[in-house]
Amino acid sequence: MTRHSETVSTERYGDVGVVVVDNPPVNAIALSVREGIAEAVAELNQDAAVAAIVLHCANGTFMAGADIKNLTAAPSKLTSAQLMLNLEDVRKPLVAALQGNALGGGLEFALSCHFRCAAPSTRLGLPEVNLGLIPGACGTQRLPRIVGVAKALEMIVSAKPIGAAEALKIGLVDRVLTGKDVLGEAVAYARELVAQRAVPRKSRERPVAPVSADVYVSAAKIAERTRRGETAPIAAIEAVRAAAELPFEQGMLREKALFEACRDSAQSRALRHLFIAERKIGKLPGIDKSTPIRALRSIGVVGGGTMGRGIAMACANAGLSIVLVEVEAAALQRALASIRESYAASAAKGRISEAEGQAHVDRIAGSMDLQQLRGCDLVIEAVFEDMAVKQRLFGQLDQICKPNVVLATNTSALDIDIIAAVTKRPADVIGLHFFSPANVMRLLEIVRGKVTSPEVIATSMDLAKRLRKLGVLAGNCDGFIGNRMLAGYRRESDFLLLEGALPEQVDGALVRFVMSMGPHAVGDLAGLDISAMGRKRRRAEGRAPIDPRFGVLGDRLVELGRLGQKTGAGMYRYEQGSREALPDSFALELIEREAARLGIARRRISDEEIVERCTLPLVNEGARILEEGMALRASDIDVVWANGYGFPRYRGGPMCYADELGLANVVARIDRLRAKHGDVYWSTAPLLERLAREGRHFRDLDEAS
Ligand code: 3H9
Repeated sequence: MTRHSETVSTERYGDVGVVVVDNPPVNAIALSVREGIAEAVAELNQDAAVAAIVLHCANGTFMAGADIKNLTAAPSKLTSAQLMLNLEDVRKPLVAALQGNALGGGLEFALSCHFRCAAPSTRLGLPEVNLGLIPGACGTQRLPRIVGVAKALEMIVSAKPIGAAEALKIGLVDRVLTGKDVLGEAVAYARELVAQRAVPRKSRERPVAPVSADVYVSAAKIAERTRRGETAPIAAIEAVRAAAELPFEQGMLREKALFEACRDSAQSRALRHLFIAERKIGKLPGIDKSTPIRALRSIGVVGGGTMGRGIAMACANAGLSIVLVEVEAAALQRALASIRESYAASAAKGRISEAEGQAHVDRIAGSMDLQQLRGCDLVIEAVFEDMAVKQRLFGQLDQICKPNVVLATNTSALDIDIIAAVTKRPADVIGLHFFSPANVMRLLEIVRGKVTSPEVIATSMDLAKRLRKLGVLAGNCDGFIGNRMLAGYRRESDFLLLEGALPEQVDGALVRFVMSMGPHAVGDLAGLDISAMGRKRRRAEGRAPIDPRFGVLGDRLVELGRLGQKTGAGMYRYEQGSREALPDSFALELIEREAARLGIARRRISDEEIVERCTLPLVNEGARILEEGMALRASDIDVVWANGYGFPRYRGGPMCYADELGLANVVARIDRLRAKHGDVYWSTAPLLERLAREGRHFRDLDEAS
């Protein structure tokens, strides 16, 4: 073995030279990888005893792309694009041995090799747009030359990797290996190529098959539909078009310019921030690999409503056995029937096979007897959001469940410690706040009580991973992270109506800011009675603002039986069988009447004011949450909002958005709002004020932690 850099070495197998990249965990393309490959390939190319070269990676995977944490490092002379030109010019067959993930710059390396073979489970893709980037090492120039413009656009705009079998079909790989010994099989393949006197193929010299302009138009439409407001997919389409219309060298320059513009954009910074943030959530102080994790095989779910069903399905999808308990026979039958229907619908759409659907259904046993939870390793309650109801249930669970069971509540706001206090094992009690639909939404807030044990926290974080969810640890405060912040957003979206805006205007402005839905449409979807109930509880507990404007519109609508979509009318009206929110003069009259009653003079309100009034409370409350230690990191808050509340991913979450605006600017805007609307809701969080004064960002706190 000869070492060429910290991460690259060469080995000889007779007349085949093998370049090995070893940069765990995913062989990200660091500078040492590029330098090592350059030196290794140059040496093997010169060596007369070497007839063919294989590019192979350790760690069970090919390269997963450029080093995301280092994309903005000072550019080196040895760019990936230049290195790939050199690889293509090698005079002997150069074979990429693909396995695991061949993504982004990794796939681009493979495209510049003359031949590609792959293990059956390899995932090949150019997912750069997920990071607000385009492929920047000639992927947009070589891929269309190999698989055609339409397929290249599909792969780049969707960012979805394809499997080895499909790659073989479209000519992206030349051979699918058995995968039992990837290196051995790749070396054998290289020898076959030598025996056949195979001539090195340079993909950059292949012509691009012409396509009609419609292909680009339809790719742009797909990008607009699936990645609304994102600039990278549009840039990627332009780069692919350059491959078709310009000579390779000019196309390469076009790609470089577009790549650099994307890399330096706020959108890409935000998306890269989220990529890293979503992988940081599991790093918890005081909890590490040595913290024991309890074995979870059998899960109890109490409550067969929407949440209980979704939680049961999320667990069944992960291969766990579930006992779903409902007190009433009819409710239990309804829950089980709805679960069966949901799996049947997925099978009908081809998302899962019928056999898979049946296996999931079979894992969920229904029962009306809490005693059936005796054998469960974790019990999650998803019953009515009422403290007395939950306490009664936890008292019963404490009697029934075996020792060492994790007892979880799916409450979205109630105090975990008060629930835990009715048991003799408060250290085993935790909040697992799922988001609806629980079998689809990726976010799981994991809420630690005052005495929840590290073991129970670690077990819950592990469960989130098994459920393929993003488990974010939150402290026990009213609304935890997400709903606590939502309160200010909702409040302002209501006040704006009283002050002069229309529901469709508020929703429209926020959808244009690129929230996935506006707050009033969300309210109708979730049911206005649900939020009215929450307000009633908070008022009874003395935790609601004493403000006649607060929740008044929602309360009036509920009194009138307008609960939202489920009753065909709420803030909007809905035609029979349709979910389309239609502006309703009834709601407008109600808003005007309430505004007059409260002595509020309605005025013209701009979209800018709407966005500012609704988003700045998120930042301000986020800062308080952070200061109180209810979230571990600002980036955890961003993960919550990007994955549970539809905050635009390309703005990175509210805290990243604030960093991008500049915290001094945020404080100045809050100051202006305070001058106009008073300090009840607009006092600046001390942490925000301090960071702004020091010229720092929320991200600086994360880096320091
Ligand atoms: C690009 O290539 C641009 C080029 O076109 C231009 C070149 C000039 N860099 O996700 P996991 C880390 S842009 C650095 O938990 P999994 C990750 O942070 C790139 N680090 O595992 C984590 O670290 P830690 C295009 C990376 O098995 C650890 O690896 N490529 C990178 O669930 C494990 O990650 C992509 O967009 C990276 N590129 O999934 C692919 N990738 O242990 C991005 C991962 O400290 N990566 N890490 O928390 C992925 O999609 C997934 O990580 C992958 C593995 C599917 C590979």
